[in-house]
Amino acid sequence: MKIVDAKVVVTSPGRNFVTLKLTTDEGLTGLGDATLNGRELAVVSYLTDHVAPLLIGLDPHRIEDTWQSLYRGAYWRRGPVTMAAIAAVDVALWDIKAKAAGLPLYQLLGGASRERVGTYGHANGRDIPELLDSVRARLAEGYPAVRIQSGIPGLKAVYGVSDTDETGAPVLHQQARPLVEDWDTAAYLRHVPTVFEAVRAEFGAELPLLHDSHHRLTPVQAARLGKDLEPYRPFWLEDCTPAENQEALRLVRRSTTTPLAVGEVFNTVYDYQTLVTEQLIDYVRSAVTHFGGVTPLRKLFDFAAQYQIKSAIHGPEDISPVGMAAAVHLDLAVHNFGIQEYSGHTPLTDEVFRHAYTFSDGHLHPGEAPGIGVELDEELAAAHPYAAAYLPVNRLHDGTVHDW
Ligand code: EZ4
Ligand code: CO
Repeated sequence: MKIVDAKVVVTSPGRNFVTLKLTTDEGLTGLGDATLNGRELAVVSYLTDHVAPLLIGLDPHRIEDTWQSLYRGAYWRRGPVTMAAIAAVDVALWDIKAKAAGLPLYQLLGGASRERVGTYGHANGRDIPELLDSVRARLAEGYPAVRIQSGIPGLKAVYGVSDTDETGAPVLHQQARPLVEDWDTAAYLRHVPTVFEAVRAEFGAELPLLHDSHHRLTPVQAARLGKDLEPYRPFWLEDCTPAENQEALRLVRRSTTTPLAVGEVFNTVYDYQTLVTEQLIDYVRSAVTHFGGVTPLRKLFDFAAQYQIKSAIHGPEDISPVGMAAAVHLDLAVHNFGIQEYSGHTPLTDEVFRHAYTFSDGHLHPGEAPGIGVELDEELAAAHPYAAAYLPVNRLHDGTVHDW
């Protein structure tokens, strides 16, 4: 079998998605997600200008060799643009291999290690009463665990909570410049424990509660927050410090028993080396889409398993259903699965990307369709062209740009 076509499809059914479609001489097709939120077109160029021409004529069954040649052969290793592009190729090749075998991808990854994949959903509110309503909505949808994010008194706009739609997803600002939001770490650190207190008072001790700090704290601030949240037994505290300094997590780890989850902006195993070998975290959070695909993410999970660290694949609305499908196959197959973030997509997005995976009673299943089980409606995709959109930036009261 040979790859005869490699096509990149950009579509915006409400938000931008980048998809690689490979076609073989036997008529099999494979899809891979290459969406990098706010930097989509850089990956499109990487794929169309530098990767697609190399794929024509290759045997699609040689997944490991293709991965290694794209990773090592480029000379310029790592980075989100490169690794999103490689991820799309990797997933498209797994899709083809599984279709050729007539099996859903999870069967090629060792088969099911569980019956279904547990998830958490997002609850957001501008204030605590609004957040409590949002938690109620997620529970009504069946979610067994909920991430809680709340507006902060004194701050006008906080990421993901100021402007959300009825599903709890941040409303996208399709504009040529990032929206500017404000930030005050002291106000945040005072407020978050009161949020947990209110949610525990309303929903009881058993509901798993998660919280995401979006990399905004110093190590000592993160340690303080971890300690302050201990009485409320969080399921985890996510991305408490900027991720590039792995050693920062040593202080946090020594200071608190609040479980820690890190990694959605990481793109190779090297970003995790200290965190995993020193057991500084409890969950690795990379997405299939941003980590170079199923091949390296599977290796990361096996590495993490030696240290009792579990998987928690990043699954926001900016991972396309193609990336989500690949994630759910891995989730079902790996032994050290922890939890899957799942926001779902709009009905229009689900029409552009018809998928075999299902969400019911708060759990995902990849389905039994051969491959990853996603079909791209290219006509509908073309009817919704790219629209520039950026993640917001945040600034302190004096105007200083703050960490994400
Ligand atoms: O900010 O996906 O855990 N989920 C998150 C997401 C990320 C966005 C970035 O594109 O932190 O909401
Ligand atoms: Co996050």
